[in-house]
Amino acid sequence: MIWNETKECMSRDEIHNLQSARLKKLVKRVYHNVEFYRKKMQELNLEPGDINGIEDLHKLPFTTKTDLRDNYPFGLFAVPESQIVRLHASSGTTGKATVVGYTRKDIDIWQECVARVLAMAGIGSMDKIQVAYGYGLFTGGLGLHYGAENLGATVIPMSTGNTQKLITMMEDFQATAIACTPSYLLHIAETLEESGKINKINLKAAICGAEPWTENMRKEIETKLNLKAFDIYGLSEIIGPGVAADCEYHNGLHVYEDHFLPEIIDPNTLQPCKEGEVGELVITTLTKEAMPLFRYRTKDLTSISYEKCQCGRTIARISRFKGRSDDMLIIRGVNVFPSQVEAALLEMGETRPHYLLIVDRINNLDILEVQVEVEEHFFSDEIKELEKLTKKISRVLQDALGLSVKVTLVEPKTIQRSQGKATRVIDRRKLI
Ligand code: DLL
Repeated sequence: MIWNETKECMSRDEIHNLQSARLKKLVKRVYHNVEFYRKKMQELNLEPGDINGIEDLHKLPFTTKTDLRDNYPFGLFAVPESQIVRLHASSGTTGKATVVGYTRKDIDIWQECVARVLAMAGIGSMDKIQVAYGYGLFTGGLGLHYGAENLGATVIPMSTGNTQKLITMMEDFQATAIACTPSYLLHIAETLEESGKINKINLKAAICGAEPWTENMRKEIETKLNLKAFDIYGLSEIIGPGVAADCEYHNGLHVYEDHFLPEIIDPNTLQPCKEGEVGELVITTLTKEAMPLFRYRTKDLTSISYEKCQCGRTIARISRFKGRSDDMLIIRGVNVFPSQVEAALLEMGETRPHYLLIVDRINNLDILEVQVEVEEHFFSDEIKELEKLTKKISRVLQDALGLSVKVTLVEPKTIQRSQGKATRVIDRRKLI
């Protein structure tokens, strides 16, 4: 079954008309229900009646992650709390998470978008899909889970963390599809090779995303596991996975434009980019009830094409992501801002404000090492003191980032000083 094929293949005029009608309704609702946006619009002398269609989109204010943080936790909700049925959260830039809420209808739309992605990858009700994204506040696990159930497929809710068990079940249950980060899938492939089980599995499709990956990496996954690998994109602020995904032609990711209105802007001038030009992806949610966002600056760099795809879909396509315009790192699918590390260390008060994040990829698993300068006496005192402090910092950072971290304490002045902007990150991962 192809989900909602009519919407994915409408003419460009029909898409524009639908988007315009939805945008007009959205602006009215948001103006009356979200104080933050009402104030922003008033500052711009904008009234809901000034937005008559997507041609007026540029008049609306942008929204940033900082706005979400400033309105933590529920300040941007457009419905009473009684209508919220789920909360998710992702890393904020310093300590505080960004929170998103969903009404029943938001969850239904999310499930439908993910079901469309899976259908596009050839997955149907006869398939058994292992969902190996993290379950919990991260949107990956539950997003893929409900989307696959919505499609009628059988879900095996593996989550992350136990590769051996995942492989055993993959073999025993004869799973036909898997959803996880691309780097984790390469790690699974290598573990399967080492254990001689690579020929015993029956996977035909993989739905990978949540982190940047290259076309070469996609091909390597396909060759190693003898399956078709697809790219899925999304972010919790907008809905989670299922904002866009690629089809069998892998010629860009189709954006579900009936729900998410994309723009590409120059991150410096904030002016629109031409079709095909790389810039920052900005998304307006057209149908979100609980937490609709105007012109959310994703910081993800890509380009857009409105040309009809070989597959017949007429919805816009965005190119594979070229990186981000901020310093956010994605480590094993977890978003990490260097400023979170700094905030956590400063709060402890036992370290100097000099630290370095070193990210590496070993056996296809991302490792984060944090080097921190501590006072000299820790090195002359008993070794136990140093070990104790290392453990304490590891715990604090793990709590702050939601990720295990290798902590290395170093003597004062070990970390190179810079004359200008301090280098806080060395990323040794090479995307193949
Ligand atoms: O990563 C949602 C997701 C889960 C997407 C599972 C796909 C699969 P966040 O934790 O909020 O949400 O992180 C969003 O991850 O702004 C991008 O920088 C990055 N990202 C997500 N998908 C891709 C992708 C989920 N396919 C941030 N390619 C986004 C490159 C991606 N980067």
